[in-house]
Amino acid sequence: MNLTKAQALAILEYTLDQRLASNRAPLFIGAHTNLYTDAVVEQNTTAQDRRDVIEQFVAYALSKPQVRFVTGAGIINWLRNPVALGAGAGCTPETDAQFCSRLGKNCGTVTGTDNCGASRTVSSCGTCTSPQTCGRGGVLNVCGSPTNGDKTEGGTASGTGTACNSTNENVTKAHDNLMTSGNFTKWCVTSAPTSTSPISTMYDVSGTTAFAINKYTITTANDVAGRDPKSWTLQGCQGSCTVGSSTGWTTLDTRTSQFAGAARFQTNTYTFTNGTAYQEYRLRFTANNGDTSKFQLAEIQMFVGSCTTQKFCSCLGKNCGTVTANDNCGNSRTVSSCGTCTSPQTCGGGGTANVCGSTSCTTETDAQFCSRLGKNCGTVTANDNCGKSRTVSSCGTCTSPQRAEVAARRTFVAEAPAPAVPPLRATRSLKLDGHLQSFTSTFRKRRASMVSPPVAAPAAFTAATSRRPIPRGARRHGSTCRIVPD
Ligand SMILES: [Ca+2]
Ligand SMILES: [Ca+2]
Repeated sequence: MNLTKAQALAILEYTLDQRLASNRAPLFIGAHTNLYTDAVVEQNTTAQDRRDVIEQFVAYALSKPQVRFVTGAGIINWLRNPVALGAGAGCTPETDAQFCSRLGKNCGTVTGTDNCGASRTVSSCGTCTSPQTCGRGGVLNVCGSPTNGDKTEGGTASGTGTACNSTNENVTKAHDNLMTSGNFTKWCVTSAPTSTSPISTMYDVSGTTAFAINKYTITTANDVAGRDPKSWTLQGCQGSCTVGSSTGWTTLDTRTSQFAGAARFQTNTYTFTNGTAYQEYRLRFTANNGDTSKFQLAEIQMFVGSCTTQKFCSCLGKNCGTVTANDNCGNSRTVSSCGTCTSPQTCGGGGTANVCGSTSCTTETDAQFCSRLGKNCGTVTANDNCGKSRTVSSCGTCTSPQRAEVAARRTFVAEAPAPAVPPLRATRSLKLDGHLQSFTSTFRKRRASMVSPPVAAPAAFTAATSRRPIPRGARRHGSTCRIVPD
């Protein structure tokens, strides 16, 4: 058949595996013995290769405790009285509890191979006690809680597009904390996102819970780098938005050209400035890294990351009255006064709760604006008497020979005398020339002696250095959450 040694062995092993995973009927093996002599010449194997295949397959089969080799007569006897290889053959199947325990699982549905080699699915290996949930600690079918401060917990995930697999690769898999090569799930969609047909996922942290997210991570999936996300925006909403509509969302962060040449299960961290606590967050992807048919990622996590240097009130954008909200650690806090307002402004008077403002403020004219600021020429931008930003294109023009302040400064700089540069002394100059000639000569000789082409970095080295591992401590940010002062 002109198979290679590896191909022939793989076919035999796969056939046995399939038999063991299904009805475990006897697997008949027959061989034309003449093919294992040196008299037969094959294109891709020697006779010794072909003998090795048989020997290695026998060793593989016998590594399975449930496999027995019998003669043709033994098969016929068995066919007359077929009995499953189990209790009668020295193997007592373990209980479901023993099965779960041996596999180290304590929650959810688990499929695996039992102690007798039979495939088994246990519908529930256990339930978790709140606040732990199944797999949330990052290990599949093990109760746990996220330990890194991830806020996408206890809420609801939704997404657009069609999942590649509605059970195993739906949008909830983007927020389940499973994202390593050993324990991963992914969200996969059967189309490629574009700016006109984006693919989005929304996480609603549920109820009235809200967090001022200012840091998030995205982790690539297990295969096909072209499906990795490339460009997106992160948006927030107070609870009235939906994943498929752009109405009501506030864009908080925009990224382009990400994950080019990324490793599998690569986690990138993104930070941005945000002091507003939102209940809903949406990632709206507008491009992947080139695959034309699918989009996927393993995980998205969100954090309240860098608010520790700001005070509670300013972090929330409030400057008056009593404020109750979650602090940067996610705990509820009430501050009795975030400040007082100066007349005519009142707390909330401008329409925003706990922010000084006024709707009764009489707006000054441009002339009053310029006059109050003491400006009489050029373009001026500043807050007006009602606290709103204003730009007046001309606060006046000047009468010659007066010039606007800026023009005057420019003239002054241009007319300043150039600093004097002392000439080099002749002896110092000659000495420098001598060093330069010596250096140049040495360099030319060395260059002439270099005959080997540059050595490229080994592929393994390039792959390793392109992985860009997560900085030590970055994923532990939330575990070192600090309470900041009011
Ligand atoms: Ca999560
Ligand atoms: Ca996941």
